[in-house]
Amino acid sequence: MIENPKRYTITAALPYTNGPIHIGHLAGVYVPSDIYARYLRLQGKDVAFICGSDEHGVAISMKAKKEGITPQEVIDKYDGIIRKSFADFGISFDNYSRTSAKIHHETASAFFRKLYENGDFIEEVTEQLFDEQAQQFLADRFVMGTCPKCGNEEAYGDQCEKCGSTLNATDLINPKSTITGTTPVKKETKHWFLPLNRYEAFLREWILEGHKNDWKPNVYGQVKSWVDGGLEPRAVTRDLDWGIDVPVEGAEGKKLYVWFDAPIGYISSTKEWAAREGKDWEPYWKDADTKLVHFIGKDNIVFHCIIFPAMLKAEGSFILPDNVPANEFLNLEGNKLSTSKNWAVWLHEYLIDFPDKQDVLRYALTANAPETKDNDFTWKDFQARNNNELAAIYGNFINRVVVLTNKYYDGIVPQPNEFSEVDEQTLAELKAYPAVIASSIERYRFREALGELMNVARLGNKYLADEEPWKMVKTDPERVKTQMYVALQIATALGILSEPFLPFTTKKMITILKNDLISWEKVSKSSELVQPGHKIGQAEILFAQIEDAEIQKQIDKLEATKTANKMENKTVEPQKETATFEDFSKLDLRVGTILEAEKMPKANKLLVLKVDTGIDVRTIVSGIAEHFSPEEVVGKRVTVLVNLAPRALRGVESQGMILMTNNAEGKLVFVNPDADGVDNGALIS
Ligand code: B3M
Ligand code: ZN
Repeated sequence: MIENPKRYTITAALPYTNGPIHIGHLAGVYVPSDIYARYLRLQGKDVAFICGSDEHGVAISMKAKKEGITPQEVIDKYDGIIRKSFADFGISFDNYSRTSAKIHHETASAFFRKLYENGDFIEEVTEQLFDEQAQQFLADRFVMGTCPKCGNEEAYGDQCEKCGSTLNATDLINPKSTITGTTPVKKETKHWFLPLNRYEAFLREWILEGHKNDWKPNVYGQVKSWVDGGLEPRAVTRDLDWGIDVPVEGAEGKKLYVWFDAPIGYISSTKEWAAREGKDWEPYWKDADTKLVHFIGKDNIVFHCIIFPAMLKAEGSFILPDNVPANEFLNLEGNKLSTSKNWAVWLHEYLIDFPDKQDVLRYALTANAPETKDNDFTWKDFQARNNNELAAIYGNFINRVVVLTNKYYDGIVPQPNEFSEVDEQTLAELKAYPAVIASSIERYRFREALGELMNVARLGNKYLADEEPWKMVKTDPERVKTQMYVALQIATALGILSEPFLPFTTKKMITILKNDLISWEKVSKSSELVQPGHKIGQAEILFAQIEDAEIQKQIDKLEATKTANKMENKTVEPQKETATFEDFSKLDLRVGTILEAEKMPKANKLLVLKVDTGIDVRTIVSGIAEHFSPEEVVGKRVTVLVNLAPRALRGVESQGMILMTNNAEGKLVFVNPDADGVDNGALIS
């Protein structure tokens, strides 16, 4: 771990431009990296916070095919949407580039050429999967199959998202083309491979020995198991028509593997930023005094901890990441977030329903961040975080301080009198918070850091609740001046320390407190953050209550998605073979009514029914007990096949069959004749 670096290069995973951004992206990568970058800037550090759109790879081609537009149209559309979402949520990138940019194509090509010229690749003709119907080689997301490591049936050709393994398409068991659904054949083609096995010793020394104690256990553990499992050469070129051309002879029509070019995107984005700012990009990537940190989700660990470092090492002039604080996954209401299943809270949609509540989402996602294990986002938790924490603790404290200061002193910070022991203690405690919060942030524990920030608000609330200036104002107005002075110091500190986490709130507090709120260092060093005589502004609601109805609307929206997905996946049974009219007329179907029902003893599935068929009242045994209680079915009008040959079930003779079907949710339902005014026994024909 680098101590006291001269500068920081902070990267956030480049999102694929095959869809908009959802809360999982925000929680896993962009909010933590933004907190980190904002915190460092408040410390006066030299920071390059870098990101951009990942616009190559099969994900883009597939989206284009699905929407019937060109890959260029796909990336232009989503690059725009994604950029706007980031800006709307205050993600403070110093530069957001695109891998379709000229500077990136040049940088990635030059990188490949250098490795090629160094002799760092193996050039080999191998058999790869080929879709004969689409007349196309299959790699990456163009092929799915069973993961040889964990048995997941939906592993991609380059990676299993379930166990995180990187795969070669030819490793998949039972591969299927995602373009045509057919089983691919094997066909020879030439590719360039990065021999990862050559980097084993380097990786062992650098990560397994060098970062045993400062990398997160989930990241370290994954790296260890891959290295221990043996590393193999990995193809870094593809037979595709979308991507960066492989810049060497004999590679016509081939493209760079997206995971070869995408991480180089961090470098090209830094170059673009430096050129614009009149800076030199190289120290940010080549000076050993630079701390490079990659923020990513757990499915990207192998690429950032093994493949990209091996590339950087091979190139020779670059630094390596100091840390890769990868997060686990965020789920939504108990299910995996999924772009294709539309199981997500999309940022652009969130802002339509909750304009001005960017900080509430930033807060809820950080408080519940999947730092050490997968976590679940629920709308109820979101509401509780806002109402019980942000509004009840933070907002309430600031509101009381501002309202009372205006009421007692016309908004002017009073001159304190002598401090009591409690005052001294409270101010001393306040001074300790910057270091406490900083220590959590520097260890990438953002939820812990946020918890400490809220403790500042709690400190303020407790101080006011114990001191009760509103009571004392009548008996000892001089004491109240000191109390309000202390409370105003806490409020100011809270505003400053909030900026990395809740930048929109800090902005509001700047107008409320009429203070620039930028001196993080002062919170720990100075005893006076706001001076007597300074006039603050009026109170403003920082966090409005979120009502049940607003939450219900979101839950209903997800329910509608579930239903829509079910309808889409609904498979209709193929038609049975032809029945003649004679065949059909043999069946005697009648309208009936269930009169009685009871459970068949010792049989979970069976109900014994007494049914009025109009012809008689007879016993029918029906396998519906797991779906209906006896009480539920009594009185139901039903369709009965009355001339089915009787048969004994558990010793009870069943004299017919009640017709049932499944609804869209897979639940059993009665085929219920619209039988108002129709008598039992009416013939169905
Ligand atoms: N686009 C993968 C992803 O969104 C990818 C990250 C690239 S970072 C260099 O999961
Ligand atoms: Zn797997």
